[in-house]
Amino acid sequence: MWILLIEDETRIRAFIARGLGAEGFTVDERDDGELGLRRALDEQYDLVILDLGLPAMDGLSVLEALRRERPQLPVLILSARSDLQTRLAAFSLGACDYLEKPFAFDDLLARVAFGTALIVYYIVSYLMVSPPVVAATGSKPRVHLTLQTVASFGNPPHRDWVSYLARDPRGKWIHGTVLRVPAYSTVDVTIYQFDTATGLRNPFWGQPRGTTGGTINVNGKTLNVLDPDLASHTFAIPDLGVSVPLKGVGDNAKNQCSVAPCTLSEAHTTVNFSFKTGKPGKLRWQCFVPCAAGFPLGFGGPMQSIGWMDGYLMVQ
Ligand SMILES: [Cu+2]
Repeated sequence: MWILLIEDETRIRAFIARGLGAEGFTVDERDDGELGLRRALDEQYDLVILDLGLPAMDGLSVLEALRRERPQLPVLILSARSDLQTRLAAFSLGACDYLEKPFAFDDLLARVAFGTALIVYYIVSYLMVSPPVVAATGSKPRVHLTLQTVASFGNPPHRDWVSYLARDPRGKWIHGTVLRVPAYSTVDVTIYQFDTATGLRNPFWGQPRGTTGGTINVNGKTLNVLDPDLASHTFAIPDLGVSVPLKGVGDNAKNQCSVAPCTLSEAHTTVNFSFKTGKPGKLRWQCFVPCAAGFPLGFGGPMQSIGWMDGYLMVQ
């Protein structure tokens, strides 16, 4: 981690730089506000530690300029000024933390660690493209969701990943798993399943749970249990107790789909079921087995990425 330390008091600066260096951080030092700001804008630091009482340019002005130019760069304020007004000014200008001088080095280290957590957060939020939201069709209290599962997405960045796709109200297949449904409603779900049966490894998962009537309809037949060996994926909303086994396509079926989105002229099974939503909230849904290996809430591996075999149910 690369840190810029802007501090004019030589003794304090040397103390911090030495301490952080010993902890494995790379620290650059500047002793006035103007040079510090220029340096911060010229380079790609992970964190800036900023004193407020600086020559050439006051620390709060440096902070303000940094917020404008580099809104995602975490800034930790270090200051002898402990008055509330200065603190509030620093926070309102976007400082991520404020440490009063004199301070214990351990304390600074803890704040820097907090800065690291922020950096991870910023990187994650930068990498996470906000996924498209697909709304259910129809209106409260009964709506419809149409999904498909594909054996391989067929396109970059993960050609060979299995995935869910959702059909938007205009009939277009969207590679997205953020679904919007109304609260206190019945959701009728249709899933076209194009993947072959891989089996659910445990008969428990062969039984539909949390659906209206405790049943599912597979290719026009109502069932209250599916042979788990015939299943390919599950559709599960842990918070609502919903778990539905999805029958797979036979290994030797003709005209299997190779690249998403799949069409109904290709081999598939059609699964229908209904479930009820409750109060508004953001719920997680996913393929529970086999994709998540039985781990709830997305901790089961790469297929459990939002947009693939895992998503959000926005109950509104
Ligand atoms: Cu799965």
